[in-house]
Amino acid sequence: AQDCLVSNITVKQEFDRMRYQGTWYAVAKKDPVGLFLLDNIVAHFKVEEDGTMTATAVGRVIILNNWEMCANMFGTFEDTEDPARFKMKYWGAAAYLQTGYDDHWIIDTDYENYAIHYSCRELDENGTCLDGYSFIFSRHPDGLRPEDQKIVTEKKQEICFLGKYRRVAHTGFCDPA
Ligand code: AZE
Repeated sequence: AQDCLVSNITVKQEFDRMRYQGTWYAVAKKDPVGLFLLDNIVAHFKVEEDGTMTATAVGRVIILNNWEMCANMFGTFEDTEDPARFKMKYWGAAAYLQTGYDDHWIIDTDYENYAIHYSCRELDENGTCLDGYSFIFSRHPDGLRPEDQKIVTEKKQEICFLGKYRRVAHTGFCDPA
């Protein structure tokens, strides 16, 4: 979508949730307005027996002005007519974490190396995204393979977030003891 209209953004064709299961490490993110996961973000996707896609995620957050912690988050993905476009209902293990209900799209993935997630929370009057977020995920904690970087850069441009991403550090802060 070179015009940056959210309605023109294309997503992964025939997204296969079974192949998407398992661990994904966030390597870059574009933040929305407000509180968000900071770094050390790792997600585990699963398909439940009834076919619903669910995920758990951990990440460092700072809440209540200066309290640093690892947020343990849960998400369930409601299906739509398009297999790569979901509504994600999410909540934290603790009540003081964030809850939400976002559009959540899988823009692209090869299932084995990289994935690009996109969420527009607020549409502008002109159809572009006023407030949204995006994650670049890798199956490898140390980052994307060089051959995937090119694809990811193209997709960042298509969703009009190119230049708005920050690297996501993995320092072990949220690793299980
Ligand atoms: C995601 C991976 C799939 C499961 C979930 C994800 C998103 C989680 C958040 C969490 C925000 C927490 C905050 C706490 C103070 C997409 C990473 C649930 C957006 C801000």
